[in-house]
Amino acid sequence: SHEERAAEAPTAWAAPTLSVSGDAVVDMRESIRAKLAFTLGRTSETARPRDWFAATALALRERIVAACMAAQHGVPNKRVYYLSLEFLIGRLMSDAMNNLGLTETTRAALKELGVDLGAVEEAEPDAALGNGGLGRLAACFMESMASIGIPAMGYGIRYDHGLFRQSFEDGWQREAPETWLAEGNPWEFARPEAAYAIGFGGTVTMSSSAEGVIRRHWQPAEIVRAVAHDVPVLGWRGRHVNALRLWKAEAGEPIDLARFNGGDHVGAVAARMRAEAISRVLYPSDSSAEGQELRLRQEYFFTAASLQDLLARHVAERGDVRSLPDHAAIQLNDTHPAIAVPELMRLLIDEHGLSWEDAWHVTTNTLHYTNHTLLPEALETWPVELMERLLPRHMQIIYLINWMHLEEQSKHGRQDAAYLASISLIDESNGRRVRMGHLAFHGARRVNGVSALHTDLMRSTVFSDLHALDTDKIVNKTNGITFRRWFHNANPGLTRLAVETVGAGVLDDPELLRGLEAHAEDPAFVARYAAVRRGRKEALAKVVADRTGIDIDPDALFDVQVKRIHEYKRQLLNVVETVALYQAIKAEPHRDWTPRVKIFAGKAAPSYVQAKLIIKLACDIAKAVNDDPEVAGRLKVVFLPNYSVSLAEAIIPAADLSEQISTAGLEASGTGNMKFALNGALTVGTLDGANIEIRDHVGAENIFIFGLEADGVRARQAEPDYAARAIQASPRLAAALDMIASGRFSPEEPGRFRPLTDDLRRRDQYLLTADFDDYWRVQRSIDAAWRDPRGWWAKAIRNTARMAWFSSDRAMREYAEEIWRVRLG
Ligand code: T68
Repeated sequence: SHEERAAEAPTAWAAPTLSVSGDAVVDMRESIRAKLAFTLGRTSETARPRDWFAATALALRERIVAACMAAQHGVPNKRVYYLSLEFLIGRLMSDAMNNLGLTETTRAALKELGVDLGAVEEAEPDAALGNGGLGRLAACFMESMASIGIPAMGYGIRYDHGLFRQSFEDGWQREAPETWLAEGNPWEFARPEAAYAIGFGGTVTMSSSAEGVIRRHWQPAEIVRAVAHDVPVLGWRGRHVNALRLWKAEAGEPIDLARFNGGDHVGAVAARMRAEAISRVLYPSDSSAEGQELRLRQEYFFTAASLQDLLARHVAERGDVRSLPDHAAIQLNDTHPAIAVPELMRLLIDEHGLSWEDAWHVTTNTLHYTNHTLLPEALETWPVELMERLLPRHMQIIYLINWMHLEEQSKHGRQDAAYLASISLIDESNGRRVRMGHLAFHGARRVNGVSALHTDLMRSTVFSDLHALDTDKIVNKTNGITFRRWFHNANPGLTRLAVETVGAGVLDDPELLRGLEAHAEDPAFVARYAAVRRGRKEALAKVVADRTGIDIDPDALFDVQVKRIHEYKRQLLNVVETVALYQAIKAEPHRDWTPRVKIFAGKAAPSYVQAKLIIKLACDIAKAVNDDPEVAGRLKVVFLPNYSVSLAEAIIPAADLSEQISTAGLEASGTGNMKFALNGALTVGTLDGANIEIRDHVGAENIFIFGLEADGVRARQAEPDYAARAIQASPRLAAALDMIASGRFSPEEPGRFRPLTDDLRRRDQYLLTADFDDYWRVQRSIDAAWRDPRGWWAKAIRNTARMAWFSSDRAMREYAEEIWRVRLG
């Protein structure tokens, strides 16, 4: 697939200097050769693709550092700090080459060394330091901030092992550790000098000075060192470079020598193992709260290291911590770093000697919080007992913040217990637990949702009482995606077509994509647009054949649902519709069915039993359908293993149809939806998250909307027996469920999928049954639309032409202006 992408890669568009100069190629070639020999100790005869990758990355890194030094403009007036437990950055090489304008130079240099750039790119491991949308959003935001010139630093954890590798064993998901660091990371700079002590446990004592000032002293029982590793984040055209600073956990003392000498060789390193466990592995659950002690240790570890680091920088540059809000804006990506509220208070009061009032002023004018979900099971809470044991000083501070918060309301006469319970930072309803969302909300200057609908639901549901206290606090910031990665790099053929049609300015200003609209029905343009898609579909068909052994026809409609597996995302709705379609084709095999390939990919959290069963069902159905000669040429089903950023880059440009079918009100935004529409896939979706805004931009006639809206969902959930009644009313749905329940797809274990079908019949929390008939209807209208290629391509082109607003550059400009109040460099 890479050779083809290379073949259609534009040579001119990415380069600040538009030609590939011979000198630059020679410089790059010699640079790569030197890295291979002198840094890696390899000869070109023995070098593997992985070695060529490392040598090329090191050569590029040198140029990134040069760009960084050229771009230094002294101390910026204000910096943004983006704290996130996840950065799903993926591969970095093609991003770096394109943003430096060195793709063709590097390709030519490697060619002179007898090496193919595509093979080198394929040798780079994905940095999968995130689960899904939340982590990928952080990566897009970092790239956009560097591109538009926001001085910023990202802070996170340098996990030894990112998101697990997924394989299928007879259709069942298996997880294996991911080992991206096994051969080192050529992009990073280890900074052993930038290290901080992070405390856990222990006790808090009190002292009072001669003037009667009471001070608290936390004596932690355990100290872990946080050591910085910086990955440079290079912006478009190399104009700005920011850093992603990832913390690695190390022990205060590497070994207990006395124990070792006493013969206890394992016990001698036990403390070290315990410390290092903090940055060992990314927690693999998304959209649910992982209530484990190690998770809380991870959260506090990276938050505390980041705050110490940024405070030290601020004091070095400005002298006084009181001016922090003028020079720093801290964004908390979800509640994972919400412990920043009491930690910043602690640092300001206990370490820098500020009064409570001054510390609260600094804290609440520096911190900002992004919420990514309203699902109750995903809202983080920590048992008070655990917090008191692990972070005793923080628990004191949280109690005091909460007491003042509740007192303030009592003073205003709001004393009813139910109201105070709803705004309290402590949930007393099942054991005493700290509500991290409430804590982040109360400690932040601005709180944002990630799509218009989601932000409205924040105001009207989970945060309604807190919202009423300060109606300016919640603001909407609809998500975005970086077009450099998701359009220019992932789809160079379409990018070249756009450049040739509307001019190279489109690379800097995506609004120019609008100019494509004029060509939506121009046969010559349509033919080229369709040819690019065809090329990507052929390439994806090869990937599918390689990885699953299944042959798919690039002429068929590629119907794609790729994302984490979760019941609220309703992959099961798509799967059940697939069964209904299978039944319909078998009932009338001679009708002119629109040939479809249903493509799925996505990981299930290892402990998420239902999600894993949905994967197994999709795989079992795939087997039955793909082996059935009666539907051959009409329907195929594939589940691609090990979904990742780089697989997404191959899938998205090849998609004709993008499935965004979550239960309305539950998908906060979605960002995959944006990537598909930009690349010209038509969306079939519910009015959920950013789908609504996508419809508003691309036009209702260019998107396929179905199903209940968010208020309809709530109304339906209140009706008794809604699922059973919906099934009764839909013979098609009933027949599909019967077929699954009968064991038709699992003859060796007929009851295998009963947990899924029983749940749909009895509970159906996510209203699959309510939306099924409308989903079927819209899918058949899609079949009809596909049979009119001119109409279809016009819609696709209008999608590409109208998606500019979903650039993460736009999102970052909005944050800069309305939340961070920071100037662009
Ligand atoms: C996603 N959230 C939202 N969470 O589901 C999606 N959760 O709608 C939105 O577009 C995206 O965030 C960006 O705003 C997640 O991806 C997680 O991955 C996650 C991880 C750990 C704990 C909880």
